[in-house]
Amino acid sequence: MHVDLDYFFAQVEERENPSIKDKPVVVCVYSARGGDSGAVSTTNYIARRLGVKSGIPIVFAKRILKDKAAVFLPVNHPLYGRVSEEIMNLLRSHSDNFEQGGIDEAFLEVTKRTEGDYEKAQSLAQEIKTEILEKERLTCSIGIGLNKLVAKIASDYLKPDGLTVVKPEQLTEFLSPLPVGKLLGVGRKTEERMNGLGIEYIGQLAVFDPRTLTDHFGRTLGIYFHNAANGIDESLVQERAEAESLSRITTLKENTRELNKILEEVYKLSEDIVRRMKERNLNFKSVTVIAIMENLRIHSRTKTMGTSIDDSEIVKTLVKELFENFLKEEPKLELRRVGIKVSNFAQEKSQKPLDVFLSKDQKN
Ligand code: DCP
Ligand code: CA
Ligand code: CA
Repeated sequence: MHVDLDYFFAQVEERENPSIKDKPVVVCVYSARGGDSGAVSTTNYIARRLGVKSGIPIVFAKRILKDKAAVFLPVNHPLYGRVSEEIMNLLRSHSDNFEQGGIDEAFLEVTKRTEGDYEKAQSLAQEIKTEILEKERLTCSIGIGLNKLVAKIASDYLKPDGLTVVKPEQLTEFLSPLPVGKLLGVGRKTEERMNGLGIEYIGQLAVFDPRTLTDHFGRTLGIYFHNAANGIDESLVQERAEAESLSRITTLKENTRELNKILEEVYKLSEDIVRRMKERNLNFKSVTVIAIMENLRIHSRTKTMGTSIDDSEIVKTLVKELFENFLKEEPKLELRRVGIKVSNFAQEKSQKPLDVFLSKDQKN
């Protein structure tokens, strides 16, 4: 089962202040530049029907919603985080196995408690929807299928307040007519490339020659696309480790392509991150730089080292190299926001197992 809250941030805002419910509601990430600089985080369905969606600049949204009595609100992450936690606990209690997939979504393994019966799973989903509505006054959409891939596509199928059950015998009929972009991992660019091969719908991808697919997308992706289009996904529902990465993003004072101006900001972020990692006694092997361009497209480049990193000078060297290469590869647009992420965590060397620690300590 995959559960996804409807227009999450905006719905929480409506709950906090029901008087805005019948107006377009736009939740905004205002940037540090002030004014209406920034992007739309999410909107309620009234605003969506008027064409205002996640990711567009706030100024565009204001233009579209002029004279529509729209409500613009800044994101309130602490609030959404608290609501999310409550809901995740509720969902976890209804699962055999649980995996949070994002702030407003989760996978629930329910095979045991429903004895693999889709009717029972449907009743359980209905119960969960009612409980979230009564306890949290929020609606969600739920998809049920034989694996995570199908459940996730199903939860997105009917929104808001949807419940879609895809029984194994309905799998082909359900997936075939959907555009390939509905598959996880098929973004806009990949979708265009597939369209170029004459593949528009999942049904076409499912029967497309796998050899030709791997020739175009490489072996790993080619096989993944072939399997996904056929509804095959063997990944387990499992709770993830606490933190897998730590990141920081900042808005540049002005759009730029100048390496020095970019590095000045990212070096500050790097020092902050290394300090936080040290506080937690963790080091890491991968450094990723993030660039959000003037057109709001997001790019990232990662470098992974063979050994653990815990030194901000090494991070800075990697960051410089990654941005230098990135600027060569993306020779036109200016950067608007920049960030850094460290991942591939490992426990710091000084945190040896207790026996090693003790024997060493006694010798010195
Ligand atoms: N979000 C964001 N920026 C994006 C996409 C999402 O800040 N580009 C935030 C706001 C969303 C939340 O994440 O409320 C969950 O994202 P979803 O993709 O699930 O979108 P919504 O819950 O807003 O809408 P839907 O009803 O389509 O699920
Ligand atoms: Ca959602
Ligand atoms: Ca979501």
